[in-house]
Amino acid sequence: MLHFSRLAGATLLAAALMAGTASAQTVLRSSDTHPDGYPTVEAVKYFGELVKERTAGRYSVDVYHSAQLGEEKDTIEQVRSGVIDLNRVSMAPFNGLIPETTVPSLPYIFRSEDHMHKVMDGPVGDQIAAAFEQVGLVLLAFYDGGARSFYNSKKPINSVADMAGMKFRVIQSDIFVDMVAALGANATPMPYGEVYSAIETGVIDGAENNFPSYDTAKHAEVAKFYSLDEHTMVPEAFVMAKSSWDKLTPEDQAIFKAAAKESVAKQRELWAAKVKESRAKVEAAGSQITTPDKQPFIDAMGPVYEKHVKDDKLKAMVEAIKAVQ
Ligand code: GTR
Repeated sequence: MLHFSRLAGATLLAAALMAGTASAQTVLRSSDTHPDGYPTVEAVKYFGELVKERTAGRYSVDVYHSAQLGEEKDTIEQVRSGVIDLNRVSMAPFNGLIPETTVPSLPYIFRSEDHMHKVMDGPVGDQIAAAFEQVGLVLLAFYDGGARSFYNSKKPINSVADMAGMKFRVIQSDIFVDMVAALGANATPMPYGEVYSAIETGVIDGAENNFPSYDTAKHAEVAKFYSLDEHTMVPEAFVMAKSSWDKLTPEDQAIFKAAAKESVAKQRELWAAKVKESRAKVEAAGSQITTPDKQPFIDAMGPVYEKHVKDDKLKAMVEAIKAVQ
């Protein structure tokens, strides 16, 4: 009797599991180094809401913010191997992996935010997006990452000469290492999460980033001198593991693409507001912002272009970007 009811129970359980599978909910994990509330985190959450709504709950997204899943370089490996489904990272750490990402990471390649938007929304952006497939990823969206500038704990930087001998943490990309060398300073690539204490303990003099990162990572607390040299405007990448993407039906893929596109508009809005908010906040807390003449910084970048824009494909991309009005 007992035996029989166990069997019946097991059958019922199996039936329930099968029914469960039919309406199963797949929760996709997404990584971000930034804290909750940061524009990229909020944009991916918004993407997740749209996806959930439009797939009637079959798919949803959990955003693991604040580097809960690891530092960017590690999470790039995780999403490439399908350990996580989604990732929002800067494009710069991809430079060594995907040659096409070199171009939008180059110093002073974009004349303005508007120019950057036009390029990334156009054919060059499509070419860069397609290149992510080479490393097992599907590029869902480019988000704004604003302009990156140098900041440090020692002194205001008003000219290239002021950079001499200073030690800056840079994002993990050779372009950034060479850019800092071309300005007469020393670069130390290191994970984002280690920067605060490296500045605090004097291992480095400073780092380089946009206002929202400088503010939310609290680097402003330990590096008061922010120099608006705006050397790069590297877009952020929101990517999906190709292995996760391939499990979607073509209809669901279309839903994901459309939701990602809509999240871009949302992110740009949030970004513009956050830049203003963060700048005001760090200024109120005592950061000293200087605005050096950018031309000498631009003029010093020749060696960086010579070294990193070698083959014809990348040269053509640089020319195509320059031609975008
Ligand atoms: C931020 C970017 C992050 C991360 C960070 C860094 O601007 O949004 O994804 O790359 O810079 O410097 O490591």
